[in-house]
Amino acid sequence: MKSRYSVFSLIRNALKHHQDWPKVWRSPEPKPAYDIVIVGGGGHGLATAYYLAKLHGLRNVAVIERGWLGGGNTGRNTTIVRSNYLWDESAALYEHALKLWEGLSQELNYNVMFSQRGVLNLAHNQHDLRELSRRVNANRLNGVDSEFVSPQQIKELVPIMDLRENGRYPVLGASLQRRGGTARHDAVAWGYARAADALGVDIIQECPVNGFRIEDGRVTGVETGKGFIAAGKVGIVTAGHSSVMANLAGFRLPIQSVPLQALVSEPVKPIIDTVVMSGAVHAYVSQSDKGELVIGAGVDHFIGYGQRGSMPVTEETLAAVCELFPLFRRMRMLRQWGGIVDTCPDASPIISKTPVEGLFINCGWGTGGFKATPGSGWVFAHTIAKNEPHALNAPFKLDRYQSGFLIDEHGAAAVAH
Ligand code: FAD
Ligand code: PYC
Repeated sequence: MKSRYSVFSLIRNALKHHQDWPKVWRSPEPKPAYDIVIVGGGGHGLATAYYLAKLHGLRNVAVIERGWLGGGNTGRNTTIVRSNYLWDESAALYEHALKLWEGLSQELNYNVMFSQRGVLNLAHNQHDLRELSRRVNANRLNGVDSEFVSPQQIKELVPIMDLRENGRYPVLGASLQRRGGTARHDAVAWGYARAADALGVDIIQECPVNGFRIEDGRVTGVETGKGFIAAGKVGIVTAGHSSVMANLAGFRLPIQSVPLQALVSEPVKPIIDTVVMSGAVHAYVSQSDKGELVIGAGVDHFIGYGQRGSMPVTEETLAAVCELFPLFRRMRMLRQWGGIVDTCPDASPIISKTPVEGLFINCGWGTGGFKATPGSGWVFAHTIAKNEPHALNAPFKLDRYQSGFLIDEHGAAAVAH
């Protein structure tokens, strides 16, 4: 009976062309003033607004997005989630995020399809082996699940990988984080948006922030495509355009913005049920629930704002993927796209106050911020609400580039930049 009802419901809704469906969040006109304005409606911005409302009781909040929710890197990434970072500071931050992922669908009452299918990071040479074993040991000391697996164990996990010793990219071992995996990226944006909206947060799309009003060194609001909006505090979370925003506010960031690209293949039957990453050959693969291979590349070799990704990088990546998985040589690619990633010199993010009073910034996640989404929003909400960073993000202040307390995560970033 239940399934017949579902079929009729499906047909009825298909014929109605989505008419009269309830809106998942409101689309209000902006109010003249808010206590807090968050600039950027990606996962990090929406999560920040949600935790401001949920955990800090701050509900007079707006998220201002110039395009549509999740239209930036949130909807462009390859959805890999893990917490196997080298240094104590990063391990604590990313592990906090991973723990939030583990309860996120329940927290938001929205299925973010978090799938803990495990993440393998391959070692192709002696240097990789040493770097990965160092990181596995550091992870375990920090209570992050991580283990080292042999080629034999990899063969059991991923039978279709070419593990011959004379292969183009010999595989000498890998780190494995079993609690790592993937999630549905749009659902993360939509889930946070719906939950934040339900708590009273105004979500305003198609509204670019074009400037900041600053009086006596303090931010008093934002100039937008829909006019001036006053704000007691402002949080900038505009991955890919962080330097542009900082420039508008009159300070500088140590960031370079580069295109990063990904591709999906035609769908096939289930053939790989874990995530495989290779930092050395700049390629990583997982299989989506639709059956497509989700393939990612390294960054382009030049700075730019084109959301495409260049052909030589596509070629290099696909060549490497075909070496590692000879079976994929006959597959066709369906789509390719890019996003702009803001990279910091130490491959770690900035979650910080700024030189402007009341103005906060969360940026520089480079190629790896999707995995941090819940944790990033959680600590950024704390920082804005309390005017002070939480212990988890205190090491990620902007002034570390003056003090020299850098947190070098180039190895763990795993995607070269
Ligand atoms: P975004 O989703 O980009 O949100 C920022 C928002 O700000 C955008 O919606 C944008 O429109 C808006 N905005 C910009 N300027 C303005 C303005 N002036 N006014 C108003 N709004 C503005 N990370 C992982 O952990 N795992 C991965 O597997 C992974 N794969 C990746 C693959 C690719 C191809 C790319 C490009 C990135 C990948 N990343 C990955 C990185 C990850 O996607 C980002 O770090 C993360 O999504 C950043 O989230 P966000 O919410 O800060 O940014
Ligand atoms: O940070 O795990 C990661 C990642 C995978 C692909 C791009 N970034």
